[in-house]
Amino acid sequence: MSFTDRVQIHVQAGRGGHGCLSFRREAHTPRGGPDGGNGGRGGDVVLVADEQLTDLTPFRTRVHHKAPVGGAGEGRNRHGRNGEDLRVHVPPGTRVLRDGHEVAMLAEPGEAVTVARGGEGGVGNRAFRSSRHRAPRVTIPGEDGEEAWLSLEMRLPVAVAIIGLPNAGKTALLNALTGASATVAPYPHTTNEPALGPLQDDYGVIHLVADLPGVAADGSERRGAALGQLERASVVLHCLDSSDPEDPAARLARVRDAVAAYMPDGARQVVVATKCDLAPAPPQADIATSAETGEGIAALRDELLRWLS
Ligand SMILES: Nc1nc2c(ncn2[C@@H]2O[C@H](COP(=O)(O)OP(=O)(O)OP(=O)(O)O)[C@@H](O)[C@H]2O)c(=O)[nH]1
Ligand SMILES: [Mg+2]
Repeated sequence: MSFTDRVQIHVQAGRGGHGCLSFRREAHTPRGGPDGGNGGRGGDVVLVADEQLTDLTPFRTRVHHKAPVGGAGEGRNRHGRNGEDLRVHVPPGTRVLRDGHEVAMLAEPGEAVTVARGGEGGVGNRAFRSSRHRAPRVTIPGEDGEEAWLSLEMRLPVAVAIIGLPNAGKTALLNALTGASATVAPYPHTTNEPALGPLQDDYGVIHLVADLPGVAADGSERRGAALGQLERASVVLHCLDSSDPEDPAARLARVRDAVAAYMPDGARQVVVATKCDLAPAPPQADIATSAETGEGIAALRDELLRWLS
């Protein structure tokens, strides 16, 4: 199970319809007055939280979201129709950012926010008629709609987060614990998007376990986006590779520094030694495991379920 927790989308509200330049033409009135109508408003782009959606995957292929334009004014003083608003459905828990700043948070189903306003409709020449100007040839065109690039980010209800240095065995641990089948490979940075697995307790309740990459990724937004998923975790599993020759205390400190800003208050932190089939667990470990032989996996799963219930 993998999911998309961050996407970029482009929103474009509708342009207002143009005002119309027109004069009445009727058989019995040789010189009709101005009768050009106003343009309609362009449609807004509105984001709506929809509980049917669970992640941002649909936006990977649907990047551009364009609301309809307002109708142009017409002769006989007919006004253009307003463009309909475009309602774009996003999962509850979506944060909306513009230029790196949060502009909205759609937490609950049904919440909505306008992210691009449609342009005002233009003005037809009829509106300029006055006692002095009986035949104005002036109109105002419709305004452009607002447009913007937005980032959408989503916080998942992750109960257990797995962190650690690249290649520490995070994904292998996720798979062993939950039966997920995320990609495991013998080189760092295999996992770019967080991977998820379900952990089911005796009551049938599913707790989400997430393998969060990005500890070593540089500064950047990517790292913040992945580690942001820590926010809701109640247990954090810190993987420590038993077979890595670098000083384990130094490795632990490196990861702790990297995640400090994201670590939720009150989260239970557990140091899990991985790859214990290759080397003994370092003394800093709370539990010794091997995804290869299954050592310690059932015990860790039982502990997790006890903490989560
Ligand atoms: N022998 C042995 N090898 C393991 C174990 N767990 C993981 N590995 C190996 O270690 C390498 C890295 O494992 P991953 O689970 O991909 O590590 P990761 O922390 O997810 O790595 P990135 O996603 O790249 O950061 C792979 O070659 C795995 O086969 C284990 O318990 N025993
Ligand atoms: Mg991985």
